[in-house]
Amino acid sequence: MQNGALNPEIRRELYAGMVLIRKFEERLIELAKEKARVVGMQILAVGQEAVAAGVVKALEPEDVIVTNHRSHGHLLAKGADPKRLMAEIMTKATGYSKGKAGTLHLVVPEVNAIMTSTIVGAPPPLAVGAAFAQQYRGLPNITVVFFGDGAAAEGSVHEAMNLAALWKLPVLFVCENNVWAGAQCLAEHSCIEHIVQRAAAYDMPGEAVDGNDAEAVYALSVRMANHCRSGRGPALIEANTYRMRGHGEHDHGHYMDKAVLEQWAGRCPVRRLQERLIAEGILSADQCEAIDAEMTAVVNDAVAFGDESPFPAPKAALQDLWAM
Ligand SMILES: Cc1ncc(C[n+]2csc(CCOP(=O)(O)OP(=O)(O)O)c2C)c(N)n1
Ligand SMILES: [Mg+2]
Repeated sequence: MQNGALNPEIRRELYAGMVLIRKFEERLIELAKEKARVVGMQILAVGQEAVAAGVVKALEPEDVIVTNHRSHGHLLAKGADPKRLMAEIMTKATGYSKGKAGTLHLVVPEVNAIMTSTIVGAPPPLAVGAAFAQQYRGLPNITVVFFGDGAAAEGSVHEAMNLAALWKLPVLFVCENNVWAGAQCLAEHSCIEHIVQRAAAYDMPGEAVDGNDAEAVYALSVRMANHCRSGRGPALIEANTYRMRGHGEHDHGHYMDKAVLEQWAGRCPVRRLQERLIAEGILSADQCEAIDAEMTAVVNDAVAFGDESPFPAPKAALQDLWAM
C-alpha cells in the first residue's frame, strides 16, 4: 500500500508519464490528418493527462483498470507498450488485439487493463464485475473505472455505484469531468455541477480534485485506493478538467468558447508540473528537455513499428472467434 507521499522519484515519474501521453497523442493528431494512416475516430485526452498519470500511479500492478473511449493515457500510464498500442491504433497485426480492435476497443491484459468500452456508461458495470471477482477470490486488489461527466448521467452508472456500495466491492470510480459530452456541456444534461455529490447517495466517500494537477490527483487517488483496498467498499473521485479539443479529431469543436479554452490552456497539467519541479529543484530545465527527447524517441519508435507492421491477413477475421 502506498502512503501518498510525494517523493522526488514519484514526482519525476508523474511528469515523465504525462510527457509520454502528450507526445503519443500529439502524434495521433498528426496521423489523423493523413488519409488512411489511422483508422476510425481518434478520441484524445490532450490536456487531461494528469488524471491518467495521477490515478494510475496510485495503483499496484495487479490492480485492474476499465476505461472508456478516451483511453490512450490510461493505458500508457498502466504500462502498455507504446509500440503495440500504436500498432493496434493503426490496426496492424502486431497490435494488442492483432489489429482487430483499433483505437476504440483497446485492451492490454498484460497490465490488467481488461476492457475499453465505448458504450457510454458501460465501463462502471464491467468494473463492478471485475471487483466482484477480486472480492470473491479474496484478492488484495482493486478495480479502477474511468468514465466521463456524460456517462455519469447513464442509468448503468447509478446501478453500478449502488451495487458496488451495497456489496462493499473494491471499485474506485473516477469521473473525468471535462465539462463536455460530445457537443453537449454538463449544464445541459445534469442538474448538479459536481458529479461527486452523487457519492453521498450511495454512502461512499467522494472527493473532487483539480484534475489538471497530477500531484493532487495522485495524493487523493492513493487515499481513495487505500479505502477501497481495506474492504470498506467503493469510492468516487471527480477530477475536474477540460476537453481541449473536439470530441474526436473529426470534430473541430466550433461550439466551444475560445476564451474558456485559452483559460484552460493556461492550466496545462504538463507545463504546471514542469514549472513546479524546476522551481523546487526536483528537475532542471535540461533534464526536462532530456525527458522530452526521450519520449519523442519512444513515440517515433512506436510509429515506425506500426508503419513496418503488416495489416492482419484476411483469414485472421475468422480467427480468435468465440461462439457458444
Ligand atoms: C450508450 C451510448 N450513447 C451515446 C454514445 C455516443 N457517444 C460517444 S462518446 C459520447 C460522449 C461521452 O461524454 P463523456 O462521458 O463526458 O466522456 P468524454 O467524451 O467527455 O470523455 C457520446 C454521447 C455512445 N458511444 N454510447
Ligand atoms: Mg466529458
